[in-house]
Amino acid sequence: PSSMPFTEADFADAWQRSTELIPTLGGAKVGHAFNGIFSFTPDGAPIVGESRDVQGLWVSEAIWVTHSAGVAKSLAEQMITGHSEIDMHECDLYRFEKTDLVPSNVARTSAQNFVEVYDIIHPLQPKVEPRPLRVSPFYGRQQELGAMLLDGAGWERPHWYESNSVLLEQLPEQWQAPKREPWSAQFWSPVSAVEAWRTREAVAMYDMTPLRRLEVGGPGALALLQKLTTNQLDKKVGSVTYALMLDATGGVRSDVTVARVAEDRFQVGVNGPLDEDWMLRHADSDVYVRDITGATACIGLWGPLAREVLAPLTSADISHTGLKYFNGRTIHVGGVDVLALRLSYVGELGWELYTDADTALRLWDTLWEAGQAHGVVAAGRSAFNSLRLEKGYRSWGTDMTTEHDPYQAGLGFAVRKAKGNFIGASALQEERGGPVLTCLTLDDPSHVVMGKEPVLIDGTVAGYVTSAAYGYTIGKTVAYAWLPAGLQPGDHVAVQYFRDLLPATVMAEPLVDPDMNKIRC
Ligand code: THG
Repeated sequence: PSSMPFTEADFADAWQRSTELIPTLGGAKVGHAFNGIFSFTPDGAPIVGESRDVQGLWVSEAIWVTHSAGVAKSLAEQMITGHSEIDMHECDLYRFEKTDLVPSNVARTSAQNFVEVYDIIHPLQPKVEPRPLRVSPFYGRQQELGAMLLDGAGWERPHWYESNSVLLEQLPEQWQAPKREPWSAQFWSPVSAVEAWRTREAVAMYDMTPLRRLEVGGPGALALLQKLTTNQLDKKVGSVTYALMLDATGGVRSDVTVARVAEDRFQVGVNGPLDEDWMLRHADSDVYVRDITGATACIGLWGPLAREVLAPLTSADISHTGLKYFNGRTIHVGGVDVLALRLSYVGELGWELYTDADTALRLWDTLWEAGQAHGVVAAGRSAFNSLRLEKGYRSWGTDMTTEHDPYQAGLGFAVRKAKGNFIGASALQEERGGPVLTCLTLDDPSHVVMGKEPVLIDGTVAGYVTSAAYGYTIGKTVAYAWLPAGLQPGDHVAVQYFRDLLPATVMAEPLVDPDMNKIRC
């Protein structure tokens, strides 16, 4: 039940005090009253969607009064047309991690959500319990290095490493970050500047283990992935392809990397549980889809000196031509089997190095030791997010969702219309128009915003920031925002941060290495 009979006695005292505080209330009468029961989910949002197992069984649970009209509209749209006008991934029935669904975790998290429901919570504020739930094989090393750990999808994820603070003395002036006001200074450290600097100018190790990956295999694997994605995947074994998954209306459901590791087997880097759900809904019996995230681990080894670190550790040819950009291959490093994918979300030379969970610590230690001579640092998500924004790499769910088509999101390059016959293809014949994802920088280097702020043009709200971070390489805050089409580099806008209007400028993107000289070398 979501409502129980009204109990006057529970209400009387609060009502009495309310009328003292706001005397005009005294003349009002309560017209309709009931005892509402709050439903709490692991993330506070409703649970809406059609069962994957029982066709026609729709779930619509944990709907608060404040959600009710919107959820009803969206649910009706989904039932009738298969598509919600407003993106609903944060309410999806299948969004949860396995650990979210363990009853004792549900109870603990929900009890805490009840306490905090009306609090203003910092976007990075971590859960207190239950933690730690998911840790990578490098967790011990991370603790030794003083990792500042925050939780994400149940994982412990280093945001920066306190041990790098000794390098602050060596940090060149132009890489130093301005002091922050108290709100944006929370869960942030100037040490992130050191990690960004070393990534751009030397080499860094990023724990990419929490990046969700699926193995898609079997005789029907290629056909399934071809149907679900926008890019051409029928390429040779060893190829890696960046592609989008669209819904039937051409909205962006996800962006993925697809590595063809064998004729009938692919490793797909995805964004969350919904991608697996989408694949399972479309998979015939000649395909299997398996989440291999917890069974494997990943280190992003990135920076201009990444090859100096890795080359002496392997007999494989990892030169620019030996293992090309957006290609992958199994190599041996320090006695361990490694799948090396040559790509980088931070926009530097290097590889994502995958290995089984049991051999991962040895891989970390081997790279760490070899990296010492080249100034390697362990680097965290704070630097990571800054570097990827400077490079213009979008983060699905934040920067774009099903509300946007690929062209609006600046991702038209990942669509091969000629491939034909993938989900969403016919809808792309006509582009949607509407707002476009626009790169901004804040004019005053000491200003920082955090995402979700309104953006004003000529004093009127025209859109909102998706993600933002201080860009250490460029010495300014980078903010991506949905804004009306037609803005030109150099145009002036303002970002509202609490009560302040911060001047910002539209920029040509990406801000760093637009010619790919750092990556393709
Ligand atoms: N690594 C892997 N899989 C992933 C991510 C990742 N899947 C989810 C998410 N992250 C996908 N996002 C991106 C975004 C950009 C790039 C890779 C993954 C990227 N883009 C090149 C560019 O735009 O210049 C693509 C160039 C090309 O298509 O040739 O590298 O981090 N494994």
